[in-house]
Amino acid sequence: MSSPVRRRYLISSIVAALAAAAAVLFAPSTPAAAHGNVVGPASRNYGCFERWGSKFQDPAMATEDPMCWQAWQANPNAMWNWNGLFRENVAGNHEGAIPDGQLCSGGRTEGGRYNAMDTVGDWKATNIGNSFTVSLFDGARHGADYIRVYVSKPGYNPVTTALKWSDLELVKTVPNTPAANWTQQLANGVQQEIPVSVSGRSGRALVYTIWQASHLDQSYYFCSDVNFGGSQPPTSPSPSPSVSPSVSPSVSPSSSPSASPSASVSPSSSPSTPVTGTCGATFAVTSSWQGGYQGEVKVTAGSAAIKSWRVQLTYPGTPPVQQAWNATLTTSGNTVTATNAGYNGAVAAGASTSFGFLANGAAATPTLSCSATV
Ligand SMILES: [Cu+2]
Repeated sequence: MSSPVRRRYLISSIVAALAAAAAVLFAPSTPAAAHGNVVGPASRNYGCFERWGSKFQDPAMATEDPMCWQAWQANPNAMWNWNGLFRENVAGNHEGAIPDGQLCSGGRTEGGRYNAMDTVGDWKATNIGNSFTVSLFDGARHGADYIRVYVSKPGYNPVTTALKWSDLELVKTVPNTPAANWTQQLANGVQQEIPVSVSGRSGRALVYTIWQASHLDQSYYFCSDVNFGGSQPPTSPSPSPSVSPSVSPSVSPSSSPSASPSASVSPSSSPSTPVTGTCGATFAVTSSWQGGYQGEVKVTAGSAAIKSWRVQLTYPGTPPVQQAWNATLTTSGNTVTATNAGYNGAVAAGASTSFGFLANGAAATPTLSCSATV
C-alpha cells in the first residue's frame, strides 16, 4: 500500500478524478442530443422545417409561404436546429428575460439564430377548435418542471402586431412531469399531449408555450400560429416516424437540396452507382450541428418502375434516428426500416425520390439495403 508505485497510482487517480470533476464543472452547458419543440399546432420554426425542410431552396416558398421564406433566408439553422430554441438560467423570470416583441425568438436567444421568428406577418396557421391539443416533443427526455400554455387575448392579431407579454392569457399549466411519464417515441424522444380549452374564440391567434425542462435551468419558448374555427386535423403531425411522416403529402418530395448552407460537414454527395435489382439507396449527411445531424436517403428505381419501396438502415449499435419525413420508420434492434409514404412509393424506372431524418450524435453512415415491389 505504501509502495511508491501504489502511491503514484493513487495520486494519479486523484488527479484524474479532479480533472474529470473540473471538466464537468467547466463544460459549457452540455447540449443535449436533441431538445424539443411544440410540433402541434406547429411552432413557427418547426412548421417551416416540417413544410420545407426537404426543399428549403425551392423558390415557390417565397410566394406560397413567405414567412417561412424570410425565416429560411434569415437563418436556416433556425429550422435545422428546430429543437434548440431555449434560454438558460432565466430562473423563472421569463418576462424579465424576454422583452416584448421578442417572445417568439426567446428574446433573440442563441446568438440571434431565431430572430426571424419575431417577424410580424401572415405565418401559416393551424386550424384548431376551442378545445385543442398542444403536442410537445421532448427529444432528449428532459421532462418538465412545468409547462405553461398561453393563448393571445381576443383582439390581438399576429398578422399585424408583434407579441407582447400583456397580449397573453395563461390557459394551462402542466406541473412537474418526468420524461418517464410522457409518451415514448422512437429512439430517445418522448412526447406530451396537453389538452387545452378556451371558449368563444374565432380567427387568428398565437398559442405561446413555455417548457421549463428539468435537467438544467433551461426554458423553451414557442409561438404557434393558429386559426380558431377550423377543426384540428385528426392526426396531428408528430415527430414520431412510427406514427406518421412529418411532412404532409401536399409537400411533394422534390429532389434533394443540392447543398445546405448550414452544413458544418460538407454534404457528401451520393455516389452514382448503377442500380441493380429493383431499387438502390444511398445516404448523405445534409446538415450537422453539435449533437446531431440531418441525413437523407435517396431511393432510385432500377430498370423497372416500382410501386413501393423499403429501405433498411443498419447501424453498429442502437440507431440514432430521431424522426423522419417522406417515409415511415420503425426500429428493431440495430436496424431502422423505412417504408415509403403514401405519396412517394411509385417511382419511374431510373428515377429517384428521397426521405430525410434527424439523428443524434456524430454523423454515422448506415449500411443500406433497398427492396421494392414492381
Ligand atoms: Cu435540452
